Amino acid sequence: MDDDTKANIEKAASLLRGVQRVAVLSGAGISKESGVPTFREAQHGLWARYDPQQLATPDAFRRDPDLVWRWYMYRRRLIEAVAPNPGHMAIAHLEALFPQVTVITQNIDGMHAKAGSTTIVELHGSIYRWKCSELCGGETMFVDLGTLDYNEEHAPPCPHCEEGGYVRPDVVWFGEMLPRAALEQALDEAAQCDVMLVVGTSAMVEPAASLPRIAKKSGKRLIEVNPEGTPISHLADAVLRAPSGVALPMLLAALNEEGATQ
Ligand code: BV8
Repeated sequence: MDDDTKANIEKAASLLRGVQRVAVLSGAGISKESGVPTFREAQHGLWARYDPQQLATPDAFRRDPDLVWRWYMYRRRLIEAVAPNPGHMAIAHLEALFPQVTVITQNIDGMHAKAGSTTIVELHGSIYRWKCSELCGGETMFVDLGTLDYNEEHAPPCPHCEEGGYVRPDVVWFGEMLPRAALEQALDEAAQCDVMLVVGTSAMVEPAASLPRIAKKSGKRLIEVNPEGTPISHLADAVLRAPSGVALPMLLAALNEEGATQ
């Protein structure tokens, strides 16, 4: 480890030692070392020619439900085949060092829960939950895929409704509101935490991208973990310019050396 990285790790550890409440805002970058392509990276194979931002919209689903369904079936297979990486594990281990750790994730891959984190706010939903595209019950009508006879090529019709709805993933698409409770909890955490770790996000998508700014405006310390710079890098009190699967275990080791709550 070069001296620069060592100094930044120590700086980040010193910001964390002794605090009560840690918020972690994670994006697709934290799952990259598990083998899940980040949201903006060109996707693999047949999906390389599609911009995810153009697929993750209600219009795209209305226009071509089968195309969007196939995309989520592809991503679900990818995600089911991989495991949390040392970055996810390190975040889960933070819970042993601090009284309160809340993971606010933009990811829909369920990796933080698999790694053992227990307080997780899924800002953009989950690829493990499915619902009717037409809110046929007048509210969110969840669908258990296990009860359906479906295939990965065609979006199945919603089994509950007469509105001609299809089954879609319970994720937040561009132009859709975030789940109110999740957003409220995330905003509260940004204002109430002592330190916010911002890991693996390009900090470009709102309202998630505002959370580090809210934390900073509330006088909190920010630590960014990302091999690249982002629009919130200048707000960070410590920056770990490295992959999260490398930087977070090093941060955890530094904290464990002296005991975080001293
Ligand atoms: C909303 C779920 C109110 C789906 C996602 C104009 C018109 C309409 C809307 C807007 C508008 N202007 C702004 C908006 C709001 C819009 C928005 O922000 N647009 C942006 C693009 C300008 N937001 C919305 O629409 C949100 N809803 O605002 O509702 C509203 C409604 C109508 C009109 C106005 C307002 C809903 C946004 C949620 C969209 N859903 N995902 C799915 O996954 O299929 S977003 C998706 O992309 C992700 O969830 C994530 O949030 C986002 C960005 O991805 P990142 O996670 O940051 O990943 P990315 O690939 O970008 O970056 C990866 C990072 O990792 C990089 O920095 C890289 O350096 C780093 N990295 C790489 N390797 C590693 C690493 N880091 C660490 N370790 C490594 N090894």
